[in-house]
Amino acid sequence: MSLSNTRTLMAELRQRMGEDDPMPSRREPQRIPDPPVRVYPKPRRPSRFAKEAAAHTTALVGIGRVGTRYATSVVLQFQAELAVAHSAVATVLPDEWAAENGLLSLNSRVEDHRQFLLRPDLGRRLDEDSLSRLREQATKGVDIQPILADGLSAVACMGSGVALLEHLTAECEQRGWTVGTPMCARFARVWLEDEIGQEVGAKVAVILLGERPGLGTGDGLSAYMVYKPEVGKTDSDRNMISNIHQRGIPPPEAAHRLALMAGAMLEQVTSGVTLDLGPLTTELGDAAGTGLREPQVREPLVFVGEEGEGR
Ligand code: B12
Repeated sequence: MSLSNTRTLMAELRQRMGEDDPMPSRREPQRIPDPPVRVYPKPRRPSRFAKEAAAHTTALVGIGRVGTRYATSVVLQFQAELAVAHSAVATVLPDEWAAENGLLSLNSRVEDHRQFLLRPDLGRRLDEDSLSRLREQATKGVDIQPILADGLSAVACMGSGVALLEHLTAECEQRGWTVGTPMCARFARVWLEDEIGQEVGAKVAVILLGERPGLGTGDGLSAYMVYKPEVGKTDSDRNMISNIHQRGIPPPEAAHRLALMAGAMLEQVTSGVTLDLGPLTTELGDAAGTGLREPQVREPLVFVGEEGEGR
């Protein structure tokens, strides 16, 4: 049966049922309006509070937003800083760097950088040659054994490592403590201080090493300190200070705080969670400065047109 037949039959049927309602006529499709040229709202200016807070830190606060998103300039800066962090982690401490800086050169059991990232356990023990070098050349029975190391940022180690080591040595010597042979360990993790400290018979060991880079800080050092170091100590036996770099805790300030902490360890013959830092609250607080930090400037790595443009 042809389609026109069906239509006729349907029309007759409708008529017989008392309803002569023709098929609805075809409607013109609705016109969809053109999209607006600018579909995002105007950027909102950060509040006065956010502006003030952002002036005192390099952290990503008070960065404003465009609708629900970051501004383009913020995204680009974020990506650039991430690249800096990646490259800081990827940097390898040159073999000869320790010797060139007058430091006893030590190596963990790690053989290359990839293995360093994949096998933290190997970064916690010395290789055979280093162990012999340490036994032959390092002064034994010292009060404090500082160890400079690459950790997760050789950039930080090469940047302010020597300065921190020297300031710390001076702070300790001023207090009449004996300080161990200056040394630098390559492919090192925090716990390497246990074996080194045990070998030299130090009362306190402190490892100064590159911390995991964050945004805007590929050059931060951390210091992890332990009383009566020996293989088998855990992180609950340690105390630490992070964020040591020019825009965070500058090396002289950090050295002062570390010496205060070492003093508490020597006095209380313990470290970590059993160490009472209460009596030092004021001194540590004063050393750190309890007020607002000096204004901080986040180094712009990417420029997008004029100020405010491209946001
Ligand atoms: C990565 C990291 C961690 C990771 C460590 C995982 C790993 N296997 O690497 C995890 C998520 C487990 C962690 C946990 C904790 N962390 Co954490 N952590 C960090 C971070 C981001 C980087 C550390 C780093 O670069 N280390 C250097 C590399 C070379 O060390 P590593 O040998 O590879 O790894 C060892 C250290 O990272 C150590 N570690 C990590 N955190 C802490 C904290 C303390 C107090 C100690 C003694 C050791 C320690 O644990 C790892 C294994 O031994 C820092 C921030 C910073 N920018 O430094 C915070 C930081 C060090 N952590 C901190 C804290 C408070 C803790 C916790 C106590 C949190 C909690 N309440 O549970 C725990 C303690 C863990 C422990 N080991 O006992 C604080 C320490 C503050 C202070 N001055 O005491 C920091 C500075 C963050 C902060 N700003 O608050 N952490």
